[in-house]
Amino acid sequence: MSNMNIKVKKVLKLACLEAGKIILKNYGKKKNVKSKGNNDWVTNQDIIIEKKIIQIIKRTFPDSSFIGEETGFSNASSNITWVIDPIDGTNNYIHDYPFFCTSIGVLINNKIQYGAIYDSLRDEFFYASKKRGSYLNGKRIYVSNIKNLSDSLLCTGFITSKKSYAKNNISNFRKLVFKARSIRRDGSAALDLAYVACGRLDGFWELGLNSWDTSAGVLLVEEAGGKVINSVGRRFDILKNKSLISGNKHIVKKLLSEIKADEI
Ligand code: 2AM
Ligand code: CA
Repeated sequence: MSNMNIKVKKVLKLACLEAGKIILKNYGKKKNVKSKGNNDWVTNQDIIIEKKIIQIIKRTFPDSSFIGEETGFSNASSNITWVIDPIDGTNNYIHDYPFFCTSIGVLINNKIQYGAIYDSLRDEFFYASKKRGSYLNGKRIYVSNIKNLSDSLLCTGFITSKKSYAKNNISNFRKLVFKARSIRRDGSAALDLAYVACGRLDGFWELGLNSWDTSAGVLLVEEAGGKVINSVGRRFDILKNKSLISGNKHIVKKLLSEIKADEI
């Protein structure tokens, strides 16, 4: 592994473990919850964790740019951008429903090169590096090989910040619910993508996602041999696209013919 690969992986692992400690310390306890508007919620922990992650990254990469769900954009002179979701699945976390994670993607010249997703409750560290594969706790992972929707376990999500996302997706869901073996709605897009990467889910789609929900997960799925496309069938662009269809190549093809979205 090159020096850069080793350094990035070390920073991602440390940042995720530190985030996990704060998450677990507050899990099951009453939280201070604030509205960000449009049915979008944040806890004190989201903000504290994001600041902690940025602090850890800056120790090794002081010149970095950041896209953070809670602290926004910050631009620096270097070509490295860290895309951070301190808690993906905040609603689950607020309700002590055990499905959430920390997600960090690393862009170099605006292209995703590294991604880490950490489920602190299960101590599962998902890591991907461009052209070097995807791993779960150090073991190589691959997408499933299920070919038919009738054998597939799918997952989706309904973002309600903009009515059209959820409205469109209700009709997508209606079409697919009797075609799949079963459909989940787990509430953390990043962890859903990690589950596609390791073959627990055969496909996952969602409309209205942001770069901090998708950056690490998209790389994990691609490096695990899967596909991630937008609603018109092109390769999903983390910085531009909102509507995501992912899975193994057979399932993605079938999902594309069923799923409709107003926005790409
Ligand atoms: P979050 O928990 O970090 O906000 C769930 O389907 C996915 O959508 C999660 O990744 C969640 O991220 C995101 N999400 C949930 N509600 C949202 C809203 N109102 N606006 C934007 N994103 C939302
Ligand atoms: Ca979040």
